[in-house]
Amino acid sequence: MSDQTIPVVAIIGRPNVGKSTLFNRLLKKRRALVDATPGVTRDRLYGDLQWQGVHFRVVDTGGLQFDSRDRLGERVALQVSKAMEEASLALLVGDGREGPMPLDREVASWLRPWGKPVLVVVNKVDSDRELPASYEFSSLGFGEPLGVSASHGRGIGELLDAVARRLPLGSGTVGSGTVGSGTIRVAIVGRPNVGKSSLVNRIANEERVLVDEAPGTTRDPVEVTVSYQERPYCLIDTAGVRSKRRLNSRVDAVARIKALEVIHGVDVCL
Ligand SMILES: Nc1nc2c(ncn2[C@@H]2O[C@H](COP(=O)(O)OP(=O)(O)O)[C@@H](O)[C@H]2O)c(=O)[nH]1
Ligand SMILES: [Mg+2]
Repeated sequence: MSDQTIPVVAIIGRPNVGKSTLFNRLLKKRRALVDATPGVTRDRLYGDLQWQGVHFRVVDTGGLQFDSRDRLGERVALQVSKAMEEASLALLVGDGREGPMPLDREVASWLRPWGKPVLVVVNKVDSDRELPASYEFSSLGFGEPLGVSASHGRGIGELLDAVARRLPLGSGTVGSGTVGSGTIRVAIVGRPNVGKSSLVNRIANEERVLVDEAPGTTRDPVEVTVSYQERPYCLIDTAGVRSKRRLNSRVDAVARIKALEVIHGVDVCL
């Protein structure tokens, strides 16, 4: 674990509003899996960036649903809670094409007790046409919303300005994420359901990666920084690799490609 202090900004919202697209846009990389089907993101993904001299860390999280029938929902919420514990600022992301939905209000109510600053970001404001709907998000009670388009890059500079203004400089704690030089990168690769994520959680000594009995739970490669005998290691948990003909969905297919890509960038593969 790193002891440097860098403020953490958590990207929070219901499924499918474009959190991962925004995360990728902020990092200028296609890091997180994005798909039109809801519930793709499950784990916390971290990335560091710098805006006008201000360094901070963004965390992409899974969509909050508060549906007791959804088995994974509760575990996703636990991961979102872990992101909030570290965060100095939350970006509450909504969908400007749909306007505020009941679930957005539930997310707002969930966020309030954390007592942390919240900036409402209305995504999918691809044109001025969506602006009126974006203003409606002020009813969430966290001040004036900011309209952006993560996929088109609209309003991102303004968003970064707003984030930088709100960050308490030098505060914020860091759990895991940045990988410095000298860090040994270790990929955990294998068939679905052999226990890759459980192994990572055991080594990290926390529920860092979501584990479920259903195969294919991990989708995004999840980087987890640990130290052992004073040496830093970055473990990268990956989606299970199964044969192409057994892939069930496009999300599985992309997750498989991402897992295979990880292998090329590491020092050691387990
Ligand atoms: N029109 C439009 N679509 C977007 C925008 N950002 C994301 N999307 C789409 O919304 C869907 C969900 O995106 P994703 O980032 O996976 O949402 P998440 O579940 O909140 O992480 C995908 O089909 C994206 O391509 C945007 O700014 N404008
Ligand atoms: Mg996502």
